[in-house]
Amino acid sequence: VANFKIIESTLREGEQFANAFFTTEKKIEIARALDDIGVDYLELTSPAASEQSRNDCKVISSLGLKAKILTHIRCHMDDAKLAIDTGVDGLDVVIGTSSFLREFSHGKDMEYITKQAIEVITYIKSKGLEVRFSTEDSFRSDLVDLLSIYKAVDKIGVNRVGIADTVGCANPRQVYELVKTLRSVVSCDIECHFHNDTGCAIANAYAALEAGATHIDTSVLGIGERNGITPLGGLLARMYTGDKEYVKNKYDLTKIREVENIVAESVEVTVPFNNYITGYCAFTHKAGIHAKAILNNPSTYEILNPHDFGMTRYVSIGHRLTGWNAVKNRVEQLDLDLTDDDSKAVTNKIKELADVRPLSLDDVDVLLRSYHQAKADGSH
Ligand code: HCA
Ligand code: CU
Repeated sequence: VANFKIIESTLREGEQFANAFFTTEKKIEIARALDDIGVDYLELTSPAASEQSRNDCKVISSLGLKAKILTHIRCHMDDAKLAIDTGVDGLDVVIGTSSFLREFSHGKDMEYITKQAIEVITYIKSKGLEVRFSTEDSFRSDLVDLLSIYKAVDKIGVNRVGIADTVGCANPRQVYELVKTLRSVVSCDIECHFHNDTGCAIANAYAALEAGATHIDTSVLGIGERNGITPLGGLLARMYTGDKEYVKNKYDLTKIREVENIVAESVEVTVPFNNYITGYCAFTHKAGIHAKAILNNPSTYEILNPHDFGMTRYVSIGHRLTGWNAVKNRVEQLDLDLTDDDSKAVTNKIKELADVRPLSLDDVDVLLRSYHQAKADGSH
């Protein structure tokens, strides 16, 4: 899958994360950091949400970023009018179509929803803005209802239609099937939005792209409502694995870490230890067998090249699973004068000590240096 576009929603969906509170200055910092990565779009909180939200749409639209600026609104003329005056490049319009939302949220029927959608989309287009129409909770909506409303808005020239797994219930096979069906019904672009309640958000995004979707919503570290959506870094890791050159050329992958750090600090979380790409152990190799192969050729046990992401590989040696090849590599790094037999002897010593307690790299180095020293003393 190549040629996908990222709609980065940290400044919209991400604002729905429990801990999120972004000042205007913070939003600008995040927007610039995302723009440096090269994401295609930035989606901002609706100007109808609050006065500051409205002002922030104006401010971020006027920064002159490479990314196109979108704001996210309800399928409502009042919201559309408010949004158009902010200077954004496009509007992401959403309405709930599942029976749950129709019954318990807005209480409108499909005929009414379709009519309203056409009115809002026609208005936005008449103002020269890009417009996407999406249905909330698409996977629990009636398929016939869905396809007929998407068909209707495609016919009047909407730029994209969107599918949203609002509750995180979809699996990759369901996503593939729905997007494939939709692909055969509309000719416009298809955007997808996946919540991560059951851990499928990246896989679902990938399945959507395989089925013909063109745009994926992400947020930094996946922050959003509840446990969030498809994370930017994880999606990029997934896409890199499919087409390394395309992804490397289009996005500056070395900047992912920076924006994650900015966002993590701002929302008062730490980057998860097992995070894609930037988790503290994401490029740490431990078992002796792995370490030996990695030292010969990193691709043996690495699908992501850490250097492409501005990260470094680490081979951990101070533990009972260590192997002498990795220890020997450390000997070379420290430029010590030890034979292979010496490295093997030190390895056995490390294993013996590490059965009692974990060793730091410093502990290992002290051990190696003492062997080196003992030899040097012995040779006099
Ligand atoms: C919500 C809205 C949304 C919208 C997605 C979209 C969702 O917070 O309920 O515009 O496509 O998950 O449905 O984020
Ligand atoms: Cu959402």
